[in-house]
Amino acid sequence: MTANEPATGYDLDRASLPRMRISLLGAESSGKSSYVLGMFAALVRGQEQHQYSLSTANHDVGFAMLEEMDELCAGKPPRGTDEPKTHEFTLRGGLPGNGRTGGVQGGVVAIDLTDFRGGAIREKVVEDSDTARYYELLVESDSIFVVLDSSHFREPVTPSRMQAVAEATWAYRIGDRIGWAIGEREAHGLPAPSITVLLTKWDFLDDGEGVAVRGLGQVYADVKALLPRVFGVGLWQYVFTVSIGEFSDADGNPRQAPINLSGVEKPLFFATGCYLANVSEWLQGQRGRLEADRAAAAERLRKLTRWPEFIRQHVLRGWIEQRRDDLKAKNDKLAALNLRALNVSEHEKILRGLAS
Ligand SMILES: Nc1nc2c(ncn2[C@@H]2O[C@H](COP(=O)(O)OP(=O)(O)OP(=O)(O)O)[C@@H](O)[C@H]2O)c(=O)[nH]1
Ligand SMILES: [Mg+2]
Repeated sequence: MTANEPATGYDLDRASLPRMRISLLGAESSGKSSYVLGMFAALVRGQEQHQYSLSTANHDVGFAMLEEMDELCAGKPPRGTDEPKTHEFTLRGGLPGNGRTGGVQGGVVAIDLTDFRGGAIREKVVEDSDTARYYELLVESDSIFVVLDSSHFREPVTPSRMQAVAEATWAYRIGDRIGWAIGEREAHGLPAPSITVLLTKWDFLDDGEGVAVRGLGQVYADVKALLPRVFGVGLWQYVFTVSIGEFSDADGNPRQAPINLSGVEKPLFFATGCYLANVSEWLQGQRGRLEADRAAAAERLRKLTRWPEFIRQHVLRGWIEQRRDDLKAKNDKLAALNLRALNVSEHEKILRGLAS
C-alpha cells in the first residue's frame, strides 16, 4: 500500500497516529529480514506478557510474512533482499483503566520500517539508485537498527581481529553513516535518531546446553569499540540480543529448526519509547502555544464583557457570542491535546519499561 491509498480494516486510524521511520543497517546475511519476520510474528501471535501488538496496513502482507516465518522452520531461508522493502506496521496497545476503554488496544504509533539489502551500505552513491534512496531515508529515520551477526563475537574482538570484524559487519561504514545522518538531522532541526543495536543469531553464543560461550557484558565492550560514534554522549542507544531459532549453522548454512523467538520485541519497544519521548516534547510545545492562544481569547472576551449591560445586550451581543464560541473551541482543543499528551507519555513509560 502506498501512503496515498486509504487504510483498511483494523488500520483505519493509522493516518491519524504519530508516524515514525525505522531503518535497518547491516551487512549481507546478518539476519535483518529474519529479525523483522520474527519480531512481527511475536507481536502478532503474542508470546510475552504485555499489552502491545503489531499489525500490517495490508493484511495479506501480514499473512505472507507469517507464512515466510513458518517456512523458515522447514529450512527455507528468507529470500535475500534485493531491493529496499518498507513494512507498514501499526503498533497497538491498551492502557490500564477501569472505564469502558480500559485495557482495550488502540493505535499507538504508525511505523514505516525499511529493510535494505545488505550490500547497499558499502556501495558508492549513484543518483536515483536504491543506495541514494537509502541515505535519504536514513536522514528521515527516527530510529536506526544496527544489525550485527553474533557469530563474529564468539571470540573476543582483540586488536588483531578488529579490522576483520569491522569489515565483515561493516561496522565502521555504519558508524560513519550514522554520524552523517545525525549531522543532517541536526541541520534540519530534527532530534538525533535512537540507535538500537541488534546482536542477531544470539543462539550462536550458546553452547547448546543453555550456557553462554560469551556473555552480553563481554560482547557489549566489543560492540562499543567497533561503533564509537553510536555510543557518543547524548544519544539514546541500547544493545539487544535476539534470536529467532537455530536456522543456520556456524558456517551460515540453512537448516531445519523450530521457531524459538527470543528478545525480539524489546528493540521495537525501545525505539518506539524513544520516539514517543520526542512526540511528548513536541506536544508540550504545542500545549504552550495553545495555552497562550486560549489566554488571548479569554482576554478578548473579558474586555467585551466589561461594557455596561445595556451595550452588551444591544450592541455587542453578536460579538460576545462569537468570542464565547471561540474560547470554547480553544478550551476543547486544549483538553484534547492534554488527553493525547497523557496517552503518549503513558505509552512511552510502559514501552521503555518493557524494553529494559
Ligand atoms: N542460527 C540462526 N540463524 C539465523 C537467525 N536469523 C537468521 N538466521 C539465518 O541467517 C541467514 C540470513 O538471514 P537474512 O534474514 O536473510 O539476512 P539479511 O540480513 O536480511 O540478508 P540480505 O537481505 O541478503 O542482506 C538465513 O540463512 C537465516 O536462516 C537466528 O536467529 N539464528
Ligand atoms: Mg534481507
